[in-house]
Amino acid sequence: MPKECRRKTSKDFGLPRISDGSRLERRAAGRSSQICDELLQNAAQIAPSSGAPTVMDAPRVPQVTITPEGGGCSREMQQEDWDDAVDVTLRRKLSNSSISSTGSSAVESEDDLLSDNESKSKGIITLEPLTDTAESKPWCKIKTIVYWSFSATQRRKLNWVQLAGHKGNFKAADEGTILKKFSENEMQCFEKLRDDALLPFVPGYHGVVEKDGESFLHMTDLLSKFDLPNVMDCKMGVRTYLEEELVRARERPKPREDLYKKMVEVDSEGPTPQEHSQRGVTKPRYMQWRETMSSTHNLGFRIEGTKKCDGTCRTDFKKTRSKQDVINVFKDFVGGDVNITKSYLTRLTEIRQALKTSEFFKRHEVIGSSLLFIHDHTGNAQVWIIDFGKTTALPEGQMLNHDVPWEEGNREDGYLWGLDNLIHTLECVANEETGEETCCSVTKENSR
Ligand code: I3P
Repeated sequence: MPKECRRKTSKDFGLPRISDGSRLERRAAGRSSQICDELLQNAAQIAPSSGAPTVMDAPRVPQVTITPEGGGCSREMQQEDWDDAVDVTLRRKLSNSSISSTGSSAVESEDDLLSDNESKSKGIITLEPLTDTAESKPWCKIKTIVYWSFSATQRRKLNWVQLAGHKGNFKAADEGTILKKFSENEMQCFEKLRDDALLPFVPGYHGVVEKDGESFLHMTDLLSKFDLPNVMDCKMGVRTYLEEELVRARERPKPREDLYKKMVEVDSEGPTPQEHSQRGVTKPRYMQWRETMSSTHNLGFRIEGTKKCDGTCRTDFKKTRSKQDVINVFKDFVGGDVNITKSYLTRLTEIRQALKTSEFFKRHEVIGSSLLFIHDHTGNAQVWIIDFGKTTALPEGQMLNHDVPWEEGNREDGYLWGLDNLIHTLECVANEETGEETCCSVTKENSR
């Protein structure tokens, strides 16, 4: 998911950031398999399941500089980390923050739940210890920490999850809602979405509120009605930066050391010799590198992070690129539950239909927006469209197809192409679970 409106810094391109939220009802727990089957058939008509989704070729991306292959990802959590984490005992605000920009559930206080020690990349769960026992154990080592031995009611209150995006953007609010740092761009999107076909699929928006001298978007907490939710954030589209950012970077290149370091952390061979010597990469260059390392470029979406009901969080998907790798992550995420998978497919199909008719969608370049998957053990499974911080209105009269290749100047984002690939990915997961071997090879041109 996804990023946020957040503090403006010189590293920004003067663009608003993302946000998230939630809204509307969660679907009734568990759907009948019959309904699922019918809807799946509908889905099949829209997104052909017997073969590759009707997709465009993997897009050619105008490069700022050469984008090498390679990459790496964050480390897996070690048992010792887990033990330490649990030891720390999250009695106080057991907020579990982390990975994408999603929002979810309130905690017992109105403190800033994300005022943790995380200072580097997002996607690392950080928790506030009861006492200052951070000791020498850096928080960045603790990737997975959620202490679930609470009553159902208590657990519900401890769901707060941020799977991606800039930290510090969320605050707890009244039960069932959250506050997300104000973004003019995102606010305008929510206002326009009030009358749009996408309304049932975006977080509930309750206006702008002031708190502690800051402005926030007041939104429905998407996780509030789940019990020990599993959450996944998928950032949609073939491009994660605005054309405007590309132009600015060309006109006034600003190599950034933080992005250079993030790149090197994943792949020491990532930077070009020049980038190595200046210890900096420009934002679009970094974003393009992220896109080609992950599945953004070849599938039109990428997994940003997952948080499972057992508390484990992962954001080490920077090199999850091939379709099979993505399928494997989804399989693990749904835990082999075919009904959950089918519910997700149903919801994605509904979203696809709504996108096809949405006036908002036609007239916006949708960049950095995510689909947020949430399910729990009751069978409740939902998908929400979140993060509109970089979703930008087109000039009057201009419209996008969202499923044709991007060429600089056409502002296409590949959102629908990515959605078709995502639907097909889940069909592969569902079919495999039922023993029907179909998938993968049919989209091999996309999984290169
Ligand atoms: C970040 C990610 C964000 C982007 C952020 C990147 O990389 O691409 O989407 O924020 O730029 O650093 P990563 O996922 O590897 O951490 P925006 O989408 O808001 O541009 P930033 O460092 O300028 O915030």
